[in-house]
Amino acid sequence: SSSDLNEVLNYLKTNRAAANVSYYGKAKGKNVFIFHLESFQQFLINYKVNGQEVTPNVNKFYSDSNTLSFDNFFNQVGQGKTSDAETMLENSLFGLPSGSVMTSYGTSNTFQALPAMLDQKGYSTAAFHGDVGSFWNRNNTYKSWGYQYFFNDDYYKQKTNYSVGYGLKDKIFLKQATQYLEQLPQPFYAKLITVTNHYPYELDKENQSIQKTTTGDSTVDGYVQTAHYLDQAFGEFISYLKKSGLYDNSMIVVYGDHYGISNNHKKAIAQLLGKSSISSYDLAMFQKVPFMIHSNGLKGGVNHTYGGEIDVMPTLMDLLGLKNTDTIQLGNDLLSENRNQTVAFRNGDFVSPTYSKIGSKVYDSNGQVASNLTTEQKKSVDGMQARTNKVLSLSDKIVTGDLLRFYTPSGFKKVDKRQYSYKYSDG
Ligand code: GP9
Ligand code: MN
Repeated sequence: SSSDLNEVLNYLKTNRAAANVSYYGKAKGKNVFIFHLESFQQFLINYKVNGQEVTPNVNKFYSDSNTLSFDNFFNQVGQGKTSDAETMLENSLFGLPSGSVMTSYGTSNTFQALPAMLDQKGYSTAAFHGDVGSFWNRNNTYKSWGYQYFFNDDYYKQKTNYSVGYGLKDKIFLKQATQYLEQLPQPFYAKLITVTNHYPYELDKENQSIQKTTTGDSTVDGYVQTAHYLDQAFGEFISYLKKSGLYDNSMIVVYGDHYGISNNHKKAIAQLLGKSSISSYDLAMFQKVPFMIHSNGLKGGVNHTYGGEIDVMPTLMDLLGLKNTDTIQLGNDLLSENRNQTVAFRNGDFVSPTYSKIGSKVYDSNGQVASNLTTEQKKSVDGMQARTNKVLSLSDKIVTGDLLRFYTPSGFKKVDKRQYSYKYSDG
């Protein structure tokens, strides 16, 4: 309703962080790559098994002097897993308390997604994925989001040993994706969704080139092996970008969508992290995923701000110099100097650099249960909880009420999804 929309607009009026002038527009006009590292957690960065780096290529990218890396970046997904990550990254809206925005609302709702915004600025927009187009309702949702092309599994040569689990093995997928990539008029926005590092972490013998971990938990121990394979695929793709010249005129964004090892594996997690036991706070910290932005000329380094997937779109828009002061987005630019660092999880928990609330307990920044809070400290915790509840409920109102149909940011044209058709998966 229009009063719900007003509530959203009022909230944004006072909660939108201003862009950082030293980064605004620094990647203007560049090609954009969104490289999705399936189920890839932050702890893998610089992690070793028997002295061997699990993800040497990602590690190198992480510490490149032109890469901005975030080490307190959290996945915020709910049941919608990958689809929640995609929804947050490209719309700055949360997933739902249950189910998936893309599945339930991707076809019917009005969106003001990043691909559509770039499409309207003269970019080509394409998504690449080695699974069937209908998974998570991508074939419909991507039209609502402004993707001109969706190169799903129908576009790639298939053979029996080419796939494992949900789709094409990453190396084969990425190699084949380049033929379409090369035909995209520049500048382009290209999202590549990998899939091999997905539960249950299966991989054929030939592609296993690192030892499994030895926690004895069979659902956990294969994780480093598929992560290692994904890392090699990533490395090959980066080499291709360098050879083709795309590396230099692109902004390359790399992120992990959600955990690979669920909270049900506490004992194994403790062993992987070399701890004697794992608290709820540790498990919350275990929800960190990589978020990195590489662009020549960007001042790199590791940034410690607390943020998450909801913050990606405003961050990228500012770097691209796209006006977003009147867009409906619930996150804030990670590079902004005065941003609120409360990170909301979909279940209403939150983490921040000071206090975190997980389950029924409040923790301090050392991971200790906070007791004897002063009135002032209590107020600050309550404020963070209120903010968390507010952003989640506003997001749900926007999605379930299809509120974006009542509002169009300046300079944006409502997406007409009939202008998009994806050859093989329009069914
Ligand atoms: C399937 C893939 C997996 O196409 O994206 O999704 P997930 O199970 O990680 O949500
Ligand atoms: Mn996923």
